[in-house]
Amino acid sequence: MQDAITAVINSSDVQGKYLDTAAMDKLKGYFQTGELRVRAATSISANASAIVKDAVAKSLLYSESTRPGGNMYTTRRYAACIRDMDYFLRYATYAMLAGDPSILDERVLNGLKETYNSLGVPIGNTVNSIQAMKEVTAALVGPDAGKEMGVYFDYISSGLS
Ligand SMILES: CCC1=C(C)/C(=C/C2=NC(=C\c3[nH]c(/C=C4\NC(=O)[C@H](C)[C@H]4CC)c(C)c3CCC(=O)O)/C(CCC(=O)O)=C2C)NC1=O
Repeated sequence: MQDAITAVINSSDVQGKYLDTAAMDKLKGYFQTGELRVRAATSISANASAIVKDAVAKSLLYSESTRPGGNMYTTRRYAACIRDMDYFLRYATYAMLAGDPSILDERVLNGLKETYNSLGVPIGNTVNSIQAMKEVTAALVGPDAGKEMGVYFDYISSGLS
């Protein structure tokens, strides 16, 4: 796992240089938004189950997933879907705190598309549910933090597509 600080330091180290102005500006931007990130993460963790529930109502209820024979039909599969959404929300929050998406590649996306395809989990509906969480989260944390979280929800969505 990498974060905004190690990313900048690693790329300077590869060139054997101190941080240049562009690298310093990247760090400054990250430090200046530190308070915003921590506040957003606090409010997301306090409201995680409500975020998932609202996103399900917005995107999956009455979709082909919840119909008889659909991929979320039966309590076990419905619960597996809710659990997956909670994973996406929690890991997107970690990535937003780190200011870097690498944790998503390593712990969420690695092999996920193949797993979903082999189990018949519909990718389109999954992406819709992630996009719904993006909207619900932005409404909760406000536009600036919402935009930052949006980067990582979009990262998961495109990693699945
Ligand atoms: C922390 C990283 C991590 C992720 C991301 C993860 C996902 C994950 N989701 C799974 C299943 C599943 N995922 C879903 C999800 C859905 N079905 C739908 O129609 C909806 C669109 C969608 C919810 C948004 C369902 C229904 C299953 C169970 C499928 C089955 O067993 O038939 C499975 C197969 C094993 C299991 O059932 O637990 C994995 C590995 N596991 C992990 O450890």
